[in-house]
Order: sequence, then C-alpha cells, then structure tokens
Amino acid sequence: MAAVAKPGRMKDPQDSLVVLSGCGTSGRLAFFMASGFNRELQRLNYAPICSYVIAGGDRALFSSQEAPEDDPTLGALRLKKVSEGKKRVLFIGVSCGLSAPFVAGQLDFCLRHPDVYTPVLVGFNPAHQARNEPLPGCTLTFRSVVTRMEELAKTQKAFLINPALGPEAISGSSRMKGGSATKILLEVVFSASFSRTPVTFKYAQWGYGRAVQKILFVCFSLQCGRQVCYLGWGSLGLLGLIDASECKPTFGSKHSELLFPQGPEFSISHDDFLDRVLPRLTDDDAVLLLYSDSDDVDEVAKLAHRVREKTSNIHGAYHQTDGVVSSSRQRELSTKLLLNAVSTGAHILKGKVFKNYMIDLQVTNSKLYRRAARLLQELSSHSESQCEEALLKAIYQVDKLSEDIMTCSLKTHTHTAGKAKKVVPLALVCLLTGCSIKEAETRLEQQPIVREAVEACLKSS
Ligand code: S6P
Repeated sequence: MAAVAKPGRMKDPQDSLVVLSGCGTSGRLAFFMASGFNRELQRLNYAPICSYVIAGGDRALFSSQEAPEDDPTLGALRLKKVSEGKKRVLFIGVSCGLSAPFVAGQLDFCLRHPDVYTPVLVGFNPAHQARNEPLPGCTLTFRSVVTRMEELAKTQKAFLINPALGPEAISGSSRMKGGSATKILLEVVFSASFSRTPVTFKYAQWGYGRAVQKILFVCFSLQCGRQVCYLGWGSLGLLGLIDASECKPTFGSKHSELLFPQGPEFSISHDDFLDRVLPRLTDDDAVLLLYSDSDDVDEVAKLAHRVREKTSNIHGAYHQTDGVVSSSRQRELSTKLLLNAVSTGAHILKGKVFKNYMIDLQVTNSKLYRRAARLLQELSSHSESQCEEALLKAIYQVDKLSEDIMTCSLKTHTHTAGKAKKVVPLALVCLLTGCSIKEAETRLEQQPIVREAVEACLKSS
C-alpha cells in the first residue's frame, strides 16, 4: 500500500491514483471511504488521490442494483475510464465472498496491465473458497484470478488481504460483519499509509440494550406496514442511506418500508424530508435520528420537534465526545453496527428470516440465484434439479416450464426475477406442499409473515 499511497508520492496526484471498487455494500463502502480518505488528505494539505467505482454506477450508492455485479467486462471498462491517463494506479477491489464477477474482471484487467496497475483484493474467504463458476462471457473464474494474484503476491506485485471472519449471523449477509471488517481494515491500512504515527484503533461499543429497544419500535412500524425513516447528518446520515438501500436485496423489502425518498433523482436532503415525507408521517411510523455533537444540534432539535408533532415513535442515535476521544471512525462504525442491528433485527421480527437464512431475498444476480437454489435444497430436502425447477416456476409464475424458459440464459432468469415478488417463498411453499403457484400465492397472502407460512408448510409436509 505504501508503494503508492505514502505522502511523498501523493504530491504527484497527476500521475497516481488509488481506486477502490466493489459491488453492493462493498461498492458503497468503496465510495464512503474514498471520499473520507480524500477529505483527510486535503486536511493534511495533500491533493485528493482516491477514486471509486461501484457496479451499477452512482445510482447503486443508494439503491439496490444487483445485476451489474455479474459483468466482468463492465468492471474492467469502468476501471479503465476512471484511471485514464494515470501512470500508477493502486486498485483495491473489495469482494467479501471473493465472488463478484465485476471485481474479478477489474483484477484481471490490472493483471494484464502490470506497468500501470497494482491490484489488491480485499475479502473474507480463504483463497481456495473463491467462487469457481466461469465469469459470464469468459472462461476465467474468480478463483483462477485469485490464483494468479497469489503467485504475484510472492513478489509484491499484487496483494491479497483476506482474513477469515467466520460466517455471518444471517447466512450470506456480508453487509454486516463483512462490511464492518472492510471498513476497519481499509481505514487501518490507509491511516498507516497517510500518517507517520502508529495507528491504534479502539472502536466504541454501543449500548445494545438500548439498540434492542429501538429494534422493537422499528419493527412495530414495519409490522404495521408503515414506514421507518432514518434522518441523519453528515457521514452518519450517509450510513443510514447505505443501510436502507441494502434491505431490498436482503429481505425483499419495499423501499417504502425504509422511508427512502426516490424520484428520477435521489431526494435525500432534509428539505426533501420536510416537503415529501413529513406531511405523510403518522404515529405508526418510526423515525431514527443519527447525529453527533459535531453536528448542528439546534437544527437536529428543531427537526425532531417537527417530527414529534407527527409521531411519538422517534429515537436518536447520538454520539457525544464525553471526555473519551470518540473519533469519527468510531462514531461511524458504531452507527453502522447499530443500523445493521436495527434493520436486520426488525426484518427478523417481521418474519423475513427462517433459522439464519434470509428467505425472502431477491434473486437478481447469479450469486443470489445460486444462493436461492441452495436454500431451497437445504429447507425442502429436494434434489438440486427439482429446486431449480421450482425456482424458475416461481420466477415465471407458471406451473409448467416451457422449452423457451428452459433455454433462457441465467441473465434472463435474474432479470425476470427482478419484476416478481416473493420468488423464494413461493418456490419453497410449492416444494413443501406440492401445490400450484397460484395456491402458494394464496397461502402467502393468507399468512404474509413468510417465516410462519414456511413453518406451517414444514409442519404439514
Ligand atoms: C450483502 C449485500 C450485497 C453485497 C454484494 C457484494 O449483504 O446485500 O449487495 O454487498 O453482493 O458482495 P461481495 O461478496 O462481492 O462483497
């Protein structure tokens, strides 16, 4: 890392660049950290040198865009564009599961242009567990790219940072532990590169008792079919937007559930909140304020007052310096942990998780499609082919798969799945009961709490 990022070299930002990149949460964190590092550099009187790439472009920063994750060529093109004209580029690709084709395409591009690019891969799986499925449109796999990187790592021409973290509390939900570890890890690395003093990190702990209380309030709103709104300031507000955007692919949640104003452009300012959200708030809606004592606390109080006129379900996650030095990193991390706990906990209570599986996930890219098929096998004990068939029937809403459907590409399946609802629960109910798609739909309408519908089917199967 120091090879490009140490202050001496950063005086020459014309020629050098650090690019952080990833998909979904990893891409959002790439953006979050590239912006934070640039601010820090400017504070130290260096020119900003960091840039970011996120699969799906800036729209993906605050909304779920899972399909571009499958495109290795697009990944390479985006990297090429952002680093045009640079002579030395340190590329940091983040893929928690060592799985995203978009990132594999970028790493492959770096490996093919070693005169300019030094690739770094950050993830949390052992190298031999990197995804071994051919990348769309080519014969490479993520694992084959990792193997090439491992070879070059011996001469420090590539770097692999992949400490083992263990499984996520909700299987596959790398936005949680994986995302937090990405943030800690890159902050440690960058701080070590930027400052001459040794880096020590103490992260603040959150009062989890209070967090649980908030989860219950938030859940109450979601169960009533009402809205939850994160109202934040500065980087803590940004973390709120990130947490909200992840709930769609993870839990199949509607955007309106996590009150997240969207239009042709994102409407995410406090003024947008006052114009478009506040007038519709009722006592069933929950509002969570995210701020610290370095924000304009009077402004927070004024907004809180206006919210309270509409709902008593208002809570604050407030960070105070309070004698103990609480850095912005500590505030950010504990806010991320709190938000992850609130949104995951609320969706668990809402019945979107069975055992530790997300049973209402979206099936909008190849990773999620495979995950859904494995989940169906695990929960129904049917064969792989029966489960994939059931999944396709649920995606296309048919009881019999036509020749046309069977010959469609995986890309078409995941694209179609993006327009359907409750794909995985529908497939599971069909597998467990042998019923038709229509009957499964009726069952899920009668029991909208998906976990309970699944439990009922399992009992009677
Ligand atoms: C995970 C989140 C996803 C992932 C994305 C990238 O909770 O919903 O959006 O961040 O799929 O995963 P990875 O393994 O490449 O970092």
